Amino acid sequence: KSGKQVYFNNPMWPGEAHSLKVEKVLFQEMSKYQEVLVFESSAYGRVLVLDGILQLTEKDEFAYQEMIAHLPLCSIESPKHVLVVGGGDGGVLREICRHSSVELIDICEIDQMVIDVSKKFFPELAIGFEDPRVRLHVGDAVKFLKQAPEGKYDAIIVDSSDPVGPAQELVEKPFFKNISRALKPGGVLCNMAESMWLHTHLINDIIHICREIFKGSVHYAWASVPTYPSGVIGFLLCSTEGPSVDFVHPINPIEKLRGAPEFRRELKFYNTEVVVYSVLTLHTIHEAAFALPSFVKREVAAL
Ligand code: AAT
Repeated sequence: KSGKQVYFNNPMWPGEAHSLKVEKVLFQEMSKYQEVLVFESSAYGRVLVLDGILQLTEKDEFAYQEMIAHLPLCSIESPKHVLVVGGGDGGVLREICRHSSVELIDICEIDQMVIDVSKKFFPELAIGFEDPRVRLHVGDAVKFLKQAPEGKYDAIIVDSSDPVGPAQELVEKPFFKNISRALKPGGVLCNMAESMWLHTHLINDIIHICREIFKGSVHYAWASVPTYPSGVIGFLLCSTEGPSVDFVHPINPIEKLRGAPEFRRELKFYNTEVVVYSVLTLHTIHEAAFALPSFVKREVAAL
């Protein structure tokens, strides 16, 4: 719609664009905050795009949603209160709901249109909203976190869009301060943290801010998601002062939930348990996510 020039001018990834063949546009409207577009692609199923930026596709959404939810939740003993920032499609809720220890899931999404569109076009994700533990707050997460009670959450998951448009303030220091205030001692944050190929400056800035604020630990992890720019996406994991959290060696393996009703849907990407066959040991996606390429390691270590 916007023409080739605009595609190559996105400030988040200037000079490059990834294209998917559109079979049919299913929805296209301006909300109060952004342009919301849903189309049927020929290779990746249905696709959700906000302000020209791809947010998810049916074919690979599980990699992102499973990782951003289970990396933090499997790192702590028995998560009870969880907050999701953004995530209006419901996919992250669907994943959090697998954890039977969880009693309450607050979600603060700014755009009602994203929620409505997801319920209509992405029922496999929006199913997350149906769990009785979910409490939906439609509004700006910056304001929500300013008012959140101190020490309420075991985990906060920031599933927000890139820092252009309504998510601008979600990478700034006051926002992270409010997150750490809203977490319990030893509580964890998992923040969508862009691509190590494209955004090392932005990642460094966020890590720098978080190292100052989160007195527990700060770690960077990543996963392959083919339709995100450069094909990977990162996650910043932080914990507040208190009981120490070893993100790399999770203490709450997801596999222990096998057989629980929440586990009816098989996980498609994430795993925590090392599997040993007679001659072969299969290591885990959780641990592997923290192994960084040398150039990233050097930059992160330099902070
Ligand atoms: N799970 C899909 C992936 C997303 S969706 C990000 C959501 O964050 C959007 O629904 C958007 O409306 C919401 N959002 C943006 N700003 C705010 C805000 N200030 N408060 C609350 N919600 C907000 C992310 C995909 C990552 C793409 C990586 N390139």
